[in-house]
Amino acid sequence: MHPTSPSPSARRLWTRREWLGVTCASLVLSGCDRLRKLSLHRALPLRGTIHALVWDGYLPQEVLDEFQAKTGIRVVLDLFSSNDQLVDLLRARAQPYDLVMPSSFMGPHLRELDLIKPLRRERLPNLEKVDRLGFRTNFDPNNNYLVPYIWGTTGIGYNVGRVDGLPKSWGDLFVQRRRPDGTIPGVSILNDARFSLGTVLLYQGKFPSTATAGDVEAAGDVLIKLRERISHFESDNVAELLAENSVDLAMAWSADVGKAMLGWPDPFHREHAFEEDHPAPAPDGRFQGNKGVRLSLPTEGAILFTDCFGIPRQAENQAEAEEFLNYLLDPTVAAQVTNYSLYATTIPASHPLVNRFILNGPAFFRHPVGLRHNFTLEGALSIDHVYQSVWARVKSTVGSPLPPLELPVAPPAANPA
Ligand code: N2P
Repeated sequence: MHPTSPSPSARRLWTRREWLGVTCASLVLSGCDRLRKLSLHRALPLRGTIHALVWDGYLPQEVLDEFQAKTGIRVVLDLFSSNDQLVDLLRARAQPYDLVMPSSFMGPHLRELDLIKPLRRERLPNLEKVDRLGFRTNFDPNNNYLVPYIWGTTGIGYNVGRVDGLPKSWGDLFVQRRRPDGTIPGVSILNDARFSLGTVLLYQGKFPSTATAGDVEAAGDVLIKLRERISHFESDNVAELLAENSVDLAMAWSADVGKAMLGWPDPFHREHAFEEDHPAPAPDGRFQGNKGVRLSLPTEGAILFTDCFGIPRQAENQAEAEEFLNYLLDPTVAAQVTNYSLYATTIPASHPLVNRFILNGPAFFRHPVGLRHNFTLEGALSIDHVYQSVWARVKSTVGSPLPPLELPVAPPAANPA
């Protein structure tokens, strides 16, 4: 977590190191002392505790506090930043999670690995508030396993004062450029094999759902060619990188660009973000908004994600987890979630309660291009091993200098004999 972030509450982020470590038991154990999971002190007697594994930046502490005050159930959050991390954590059984939040395209994979179990629909009366038709998947059309909750897309976050013109194409991110002074502007790429390679596929006119292994290999080559320019592989702190001008361009999840524009997390500050006398950041804010930052949804399209709640097979407190899930599906609570995370929820009745700057912002509900050119990663898992091996190749090459220019091979010297 950022050093200036609010004092840690009942949540933590699995760092990359921890995630890698979780695959070996010794690190899992040694990591336990770093799990700062603070109790909430409430008047209502504690009736139970659930452990939820959710994306970083989605659920505000106030929602957990209010839920505990109403029900006596404490929610302890662990945070993750990629679907692979989530699967690894579930498989390692590092913690018996009661509620998890995979992206919808992971559903078949999680079922295959027997990592999730059926929801008890009768305990989720608020399921009817979800736009179930709009977020229906082939895998789970009746939401027996997953409840869609938050959605967004990939896009280009950029700073108007630091790039030439509006980046309209992913090519503006993926093509190596030098500034007039010869320096190379840094770009940030999402640290996620499927989202990043999937986005390069769109740039190349392919679709992640039908791409072949060869297409994915070629997508990897694009990133490898770009390697001197990639300064960050980052999924969690893209907003901060953009807000603080640490990168000029970034592949980002849509609402994270909103966070960079408005500052985060501080609703009052956000109210005034676009006014001329932009106030100083609140003391508890992670970072101040940057008025130069914008989001572009490139013409080739973007990857749409829907993050869903499900109950892991290993859950020990299914009833309490379902109670919490039902609470999150209440439109008032869903609006609180959007007002904090800036991500759109799947609950239309929450919209009247969403801050107008968010509701009318570029990344959320009403972008004209928003829903027309978006593609999902469904289908990508059939060649997942290719995504993973290409990604490993990309990650191991980036950072290394470009090879010297290839010169034509000199003709062999004539035989003196
Ligand atoms: C935000 C995470 C967006 C997740 N920190 C994309 N599934």
